[in-house]
Formats: sequence, C-alpha cells, structure tokens
Amino acid sequence: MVGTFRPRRLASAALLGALALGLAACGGEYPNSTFNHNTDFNADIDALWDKLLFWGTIVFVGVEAALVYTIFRFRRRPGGATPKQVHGNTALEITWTAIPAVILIFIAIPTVRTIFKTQAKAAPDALQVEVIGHQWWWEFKYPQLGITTANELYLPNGRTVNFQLKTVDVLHSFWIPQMGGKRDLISNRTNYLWFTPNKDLPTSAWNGFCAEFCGPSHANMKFRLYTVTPAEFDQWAAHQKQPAIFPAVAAPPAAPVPSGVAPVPSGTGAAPMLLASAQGAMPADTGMAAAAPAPVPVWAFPREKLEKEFAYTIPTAKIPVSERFDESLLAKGDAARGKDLYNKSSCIGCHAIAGTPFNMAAVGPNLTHVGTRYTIAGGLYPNDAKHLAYWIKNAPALKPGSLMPTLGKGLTDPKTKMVVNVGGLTDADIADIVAYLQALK
Ligand code: HEC
Ligand SMILES: [Cu+2]
Repeated sequence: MVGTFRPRRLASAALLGALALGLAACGGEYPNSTFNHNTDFNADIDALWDKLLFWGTIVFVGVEAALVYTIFRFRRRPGGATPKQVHGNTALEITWTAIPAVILIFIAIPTVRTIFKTQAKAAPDALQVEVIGHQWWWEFKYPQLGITTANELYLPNGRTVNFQLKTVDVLHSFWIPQMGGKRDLISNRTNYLWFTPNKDLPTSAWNGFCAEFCGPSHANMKFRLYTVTPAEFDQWAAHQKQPAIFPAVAAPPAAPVPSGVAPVPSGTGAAPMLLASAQGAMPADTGMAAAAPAPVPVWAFPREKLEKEFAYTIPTAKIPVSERFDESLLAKGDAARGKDLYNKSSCIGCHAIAGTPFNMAAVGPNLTHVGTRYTIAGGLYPNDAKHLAYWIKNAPALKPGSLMPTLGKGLTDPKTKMVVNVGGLTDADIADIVAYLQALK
C-alpha cells in the first residue's frame, strides 16, 4: 500500500546509481579522446575548450546560486503577505546584459583566432597527403613521394602534414580524434586540413573514422594512422615507393627451430616484416632486373605495439556457415600460380599493383604493398590468410554493400542475385591468390 512506497528512498537510490554511473565513465582508457595535445590542432581546440568550461562554470554557479537563493528567500510562507512586486530595474538589467557581453568577448576572441589559425594555408614545406574517400575505404597518396596506399596512413612526428581531402563518390568525413579533424570530403572540391603530430610522440597507432554517413558500410569505413619517427618514416617511404617485388626471395635456409619454440605460422601476417627484399632480391617485375638497384627493405609499424594497442578493435569476422572457406588449403597456397591467376582474373579491372603491367585500375585499394598492411577492408579485418580468403571469396558477405563483388565459384552475389560461375574462383584458386597477395611486401 501507500505506506511501503518511499519516494525519498527511491530518489536517493537513483541519485546514487547515477553518481556511480557517472564515476564509472572516469575510469579506463580513451582511445578516441580529442582532449589531448598530440597535435597543435588538438592543443588549440583543447585550450578553447578549457576557456569555455571556465566561463561556463562561472555563469552556471552564479545563475544557480541566485536561483536557489531566490527560491528559499522568497518562498511562500503560511500567512505571508504578497511580496513587493518589482517591474524593471535599470541597474540590474544593464549589469546582466553587460556581464554576458564581456564573457562573450573573452570567448569570441580566442575562438575566432583559432578558426583563422586552423583554416589558414599549411606551411609550404608540409608533407602533402591526398585523402580520397571511397565507399567504404580510404585511399592515401603522397604526391611528393609517389606513394599510393589504402586504409593505413603513416606520418612522421614533428612535421606538418597537409591533407587534401577529396571524394570519388558521396560525402565522407576524415577524422582522427586523437590528432584532429573532423573535416568533410565533398564531391567536386578539395578541402584542406593540416596538423603537426607532436615531435615527442613515441611511434604510435591511432584510430581514424569516417564521420559522415555515407551508405550501408559507413560504420565500417575506418583506418589506422601510424605516427613514427622521421627516420622510420623515411624507411617506410623508401620501401613503399618502389614497385612490387615478386617473387620475394625466400627466407634463408630454415634455421633449425630451437625445440619448444613454435615456428611463426605462415599466413598469420605475423611473419617478420624485414624480409626477403633485404637479402638482395631481384625485382623480377620491373622488367629491368639486371639494372635495378637493390630493393629497399621493408619497414612497417612494429606489430607488437599494434596488437597491444588495437587488441580491442580488431573484430572477429562473422562468416555465414554455408560459405565457409576450406581453410586447410591455405597452407598449400602457391604464390606464383596465384600471381598468374590474379592477372587472369577480374582483379586487374579494379586494383593496381605497381610494377606489374596492366595492373593500374583504381576502383579498389592499391595492392602494391598490401602484404605490409595489418588490416583490410577499411580497417575492418586483420590482414591474415584466413580473412583475405574469405574476403576474396565473398566480400559483400563480410562488408555490407561492398563494391568488391562475390568471386567464389557457385556463390550468389547479394547485389546481382546471380550465381557466380564464369570467372568464379575455387577455394584452391583463392588460396593461391592469397599466397601471392601476402608475398607483396
Ligand atoms: C569490381 C571491382 C573489384 C574487383 C573485380 C575486385 N576487387 Fe578487390 N576490392 C574492390 C573494392 C572496391 C575494395 C574495397 C572494398 C572496401 O573496403 O569496402 C576491394 C578490396 C580488396 C582487398 C582489400 C585491400 C585493402 O587494403 O583493404 C583485397 C585484398 C582485394 N580487394 C583483392 C582482390 C582480388 C584478389 C581480386 C580478384 C580475384 C579482386 N580484389 C577483385 C574492388 C574490386
Ligand atoms: Cu564515408
């Protein structure tokens, strides 16, 4: 009955619950926080935020204090007479108009200053990076270096980078919360955004996102940023700008594996990045093997660091049981046959592999050094043999709406509703192609 209902007790329990919930938000890490000084851009925004919070707090406390005082001081008392009615108080009205005006000036000046600073042209010696939005992945070009890559961006710490933001289809928005942004990619025009990663940052990895709804896989349009030392960046760039080197020279004769130490399984993507080409491979695909200089060894972001930082973002693939790939075939993948198959398949109509003739399409990501990347499909899946195989077999099943079609023989393409027969790939074919792609370091 009414006697058991205690609104006060309920209210205090609710308050306690809300407080606990609020406090819980103070724990843990914030991989996508913008409140940091990793770049000049974020430091400026953070300084503005602090000013707003400061003035906002003063206004809040002042207004609430006046309100609470008024409520108690002038509350209705039993038998009390009607209080004195006041209409207009010129001095008071001038004061409460003037104070907000002054506060607004304190906020407006730094705000406008920050807007002008961040909208100005980047320093002329900035590293130029073209960012091209695609449904649903990111293309990154370094015009000064002649590099084209996808979904994984490398930047040297301490150097200003000037992004030229473009899209080939619909609107997207480029955002790396820990670094700066977000800024839209707009059809038929170029937007600019620049920032300087703090020169003291360690070699680190960051999340990037598309922040403008762009279709069914908008939420799957992510990317990674690696901020590295200038020396590491130079190594990375020197390797990336050379054409694909295939066949990569096999690893030196297998050293006896110390007992108890498991060999690195092939196809996990965990193979050491400094490989093959470091040992003097001839660039068989350049057509001038004899004259070509020794290839630059691979340098890629240290994987150990990545796993530590990204353990929580790499999603486990959701693969329908009816379309399982025969994973036992992956160990038998023949890269040379895979290369042949690749060049005879539809792949060349959409992808590019520098250094191999007829591979110059730009519908899909550039695959020249796909083996050096840690993720595929807009940061959605780890770049390992299993995910590559499932991806090639049926990309739209792994990423809704994907513009890469279903290629597994006998499967039904969700878009065209047609069964893939002519040009379809068997699991064995795919295993070979996967071996080839993984060799493209
Ligand atoms: C009709 C065009 C088209 C064809 C044909 C095609 N692809 Fe793709 N591919 C794409 C697109 C578009 C993407 C990006 C999809 C996304 O992430 O949303 C992609 C992504 C990929 C990726 C992931 C790359 C990365 O860095 O994210 C790989 C690997 C790949 N394709 C391999 C192949 C292979 C191998 C073939 C041939 C057997 C092939 N593709 C045929 C369009 C195509
Ligand atoms: Cu997008």
